[in-house]
Amino acid sequence: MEIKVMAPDDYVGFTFFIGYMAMFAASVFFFFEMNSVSTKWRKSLLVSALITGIAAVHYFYMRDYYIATGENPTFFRYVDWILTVPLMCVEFYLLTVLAGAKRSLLYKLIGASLWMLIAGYIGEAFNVDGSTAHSVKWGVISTIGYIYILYTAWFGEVAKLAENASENIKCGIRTLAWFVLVGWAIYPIGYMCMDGGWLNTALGWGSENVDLFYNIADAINKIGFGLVVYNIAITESAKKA
Ligand SMILES: *C/C=C(C)/C=C/C=C(C)/C=C/C1=C(C)CCCC1(C)C
Repeated sequence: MEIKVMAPDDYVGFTFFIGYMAMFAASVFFFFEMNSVSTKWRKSLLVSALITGIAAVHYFYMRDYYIATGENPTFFRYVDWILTVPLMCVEFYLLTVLAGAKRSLLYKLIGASLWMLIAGYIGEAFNVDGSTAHSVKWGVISTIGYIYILYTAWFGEVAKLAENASENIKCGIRTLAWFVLVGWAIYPIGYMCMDGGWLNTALGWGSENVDLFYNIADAINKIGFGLVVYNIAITESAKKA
């Protein structure tokens, strides 16, 4: 059996590698820092540790898959997201619940994120002949879910609830909304690099860049989200002391 090793100039492979280490380190950090915050903030830190922990396990596997096959690990990518994106909705909810959010908000956010991801998966996994029509159609359907989450975070229920929250939490919710606007917008760029995607056909960006963008975006969003929540938790816990 031939053993494949990562080529030193394989920049996509490198982002898988560094992504794995970063997710792993972040997960350990959030987990142990649960002891530094007051009881009501422990759950938020645990969710951050779970998000980065689940991602670390997937990255470990995806990196091997990518190096061995040279292909995008689309299936495992989406399994990762189906688990971690709803957990990011839980993070949002745990912050707004302090300002009186109802459980239905959580279900709406999770519903929209599943819509976005399932449509994205159909767009990527079933795009067998590199069809632009297929890629665009499912990309647009997916974007509807994304826009719903964006709207909720900036103008809808989340934004309205943030008004009643303490200054610190309000600012945290706003920062998370920025992550959804800027950080999450990196994913559609990666998506459009697939064979037949707009950036692939218009600018000739190869499909290996799908993973490059996804890896960069995951590190920013999963670790960044966790750090924002950590910051709020530490500040709020200090107040009560
Ligand atoms: C930790 C993983 C996260 C935060 C993943 C987020 C993924 C997205 C925001 C994906 C969005 C997509 C579109 C808006 C259109 C094209 C298809 C997707 C699924 C890449």
